[in-house]
Amino acid sequence: MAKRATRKTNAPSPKPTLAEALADVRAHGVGVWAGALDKAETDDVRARLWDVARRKDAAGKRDFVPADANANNIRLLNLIDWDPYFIELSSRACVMDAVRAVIGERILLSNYSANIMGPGAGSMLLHADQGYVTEPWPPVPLAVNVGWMIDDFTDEVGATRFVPGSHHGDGNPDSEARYDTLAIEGPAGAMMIMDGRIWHTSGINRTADRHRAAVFGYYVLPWIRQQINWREVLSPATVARCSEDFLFLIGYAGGNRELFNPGAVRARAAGRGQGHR
Ligand SMILES: O=C(O)CCC(=O)C(=O)O
Repeated sequence: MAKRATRKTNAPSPKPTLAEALADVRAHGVGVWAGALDKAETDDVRARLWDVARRKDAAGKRDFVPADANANNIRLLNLIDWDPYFIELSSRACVMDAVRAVIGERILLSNYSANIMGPGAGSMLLHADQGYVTEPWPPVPLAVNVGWMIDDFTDEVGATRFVPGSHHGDGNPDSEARYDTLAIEGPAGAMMIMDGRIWHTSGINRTADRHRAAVFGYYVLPWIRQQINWREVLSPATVARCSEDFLFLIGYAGGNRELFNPGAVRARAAGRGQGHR
């Protein structure tokens, strides 16, 4: 597997439009769209995250991610079931535009979670979100992460960090090596888009009293196994709220999409056999 040397560049600055942020994703593997959520909605999402955190704690269901450095992160897995507001946010038109621009039309939502980094939270393991894919990776992203910065993302508070140029590689970081990383900074309410190949990690929250919350939607090509088995985790009440389109997005409905292989459909329409009956 080819390992890439770190290139010296700056992290892309937050951009006023999604189109400009997507241009940064193509060039740098990451892009930030400032102002994607207005202040009222950003504040509302933050309140929802803390409410979910309280309810999970009360239910004795605090989540833990082994790749985290310590227990100062509050992870909120399966957000969609804990607050159906996230059904809409995870499938909002601007999110789908971002996802399609990076990985194309055929998409599954693989995971939807939040990471609230508390004071003293350390940097998690450096990784690429498509790290489970057999190497060498093809020269296109197979996954994309669309995050929401719910608090201001600064270096000091533990903004997500990335290894410049790593999205041009064809595999994972070497766990023994050290790489230079840059903070992906942006204001609360920004959308952060990451190519699935980019090597990244959470930063270190060096503040005494500030939290850094982010929501992460992880989208993959439809032949990749999702991180969450939605059929297993979603309650009937949540499923009842989901549109048919959303159920397709999470792979809950629709069966085996490969049956709808366009080549096979065209061959059938043209009257050609499939080699079996
Ligand atoms: O919270 C962050 O800054 C990054 C989180 C992340 O990369 C992950 O959960 O896989």
